[in-house]
Order: sequence, then structure tokens, then C-alpha cells
Amino acid sequence: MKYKTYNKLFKTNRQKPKKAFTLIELLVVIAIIGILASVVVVNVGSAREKAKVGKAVSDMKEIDTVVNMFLNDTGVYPGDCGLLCTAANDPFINNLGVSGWSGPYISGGIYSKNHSWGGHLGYYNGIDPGGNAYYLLYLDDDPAGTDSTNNTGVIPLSALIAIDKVLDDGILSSGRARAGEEGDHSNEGRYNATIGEIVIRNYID
Ligand SMILES: [Ca+2]
Ligand SMILES: [Ca+2]
Repeated sequence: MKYKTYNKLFKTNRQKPKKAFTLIELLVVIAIIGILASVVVVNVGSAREKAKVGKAVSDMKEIDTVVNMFLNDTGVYPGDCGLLCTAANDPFINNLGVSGWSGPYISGGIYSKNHSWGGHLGYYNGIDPGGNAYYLLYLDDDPAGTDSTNNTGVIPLSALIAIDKVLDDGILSSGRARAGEEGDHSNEGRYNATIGEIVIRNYID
């Protein structure tokens, strides 16, 4: 009897603090789950962003490659159709009277090529004031066919920098890749990181 009472007491004494600890432990577990969940959300977010950057970079590299294939075949750059590009006048999928043309060079053409942030990929060619032929590839913050005031496809600054890092020097204000708008055709450039798009300049020579 005496032993039983001791045992009862012993059990009660052990259980009481354990109940209190269980509550604290529960709170700790909830807190840890919360922290882990936020880490997972951040990781999933950055993995998604990485995938978008990877897709944008590979699309730009693809266009860069086919522009040079076009040049090799025809001796000239593809023309650019700007805001008026359609399936009918896209130079990458239509032979618009260019001799040596052996496309299509881009499946589906460039006119409908969008990037993952809601804007589109673009191409422009021109001659700079020094007489050098060049072309621009850009990830526009506007959907295809719209002007430069739409901005529904703005690319986050961190993604612009990540793209610049792969294609150029990782600095948005210098090198051949810069944050700016596609209207940036002058030699000196019009750097503007707040626009949310990136322009890559390439020279023929
Ligand atoms: Ca734009
Ligand atoms: Ca750069």
C-alpha cells in the first residue's frame, strides 16, 4: 500500500511537469514548422525565378544564334518588323525576298515569342552613327505588338541582374547587356533599370 502510494506520487510528480513541457514543445514545433514552411516558400520562389531566368537566357541565345545563321545564309541581318510583326511578315519564318534564305529559323517566329514575366522578346537591327551594323535583342516589358508605355511584363531587378550575369558582366549599366528600353539605339545607351527590361547589343564585325 505504501509502495503503491509512492508510485502514484512518483507518477503524478513526473506527469505534471511533463504536461507543461508538452505545451512548450508543441509551440516550439509549431514555430519550427512555420520557419521551415517559410524557407520552403522562399526556395520554391527562387527556384521558379531561376527557371524563368534560364528560359529567358536560352531564348535570347537561340535568337542570337539564328540571327547569325540568317546572316551566314543571306549575307544580311533579318529585317525587323517592330510593333507590326505578324505571322505573315516575320522575317524568321517568311522569305521576304531575301536571297539565300533557308528558314524557318525560329519555330513559330519571333513575333509571338513571350518571356515568363508577361512581356515579349524582340529583335532590332540598325546602323550606328559610326556606320557599324548592329542588332539588338531585348526582353521587352511590353507584350508583343504594344508600345513602350504598357509595362505589364516588367522583369524584377534581381532577374535582370541574373540575366546580365549569364550574358554579360552582371552590371546593368555597362557592357553589351544593359537594362533599358528597346528604343535605346544610340551608341551611348539610355540605361534605365526601373523600366524592367534588358537589351543586348551585338555588332556584326
Ligand atoms: Ca518596352
Ligand atoms: Ca551588363
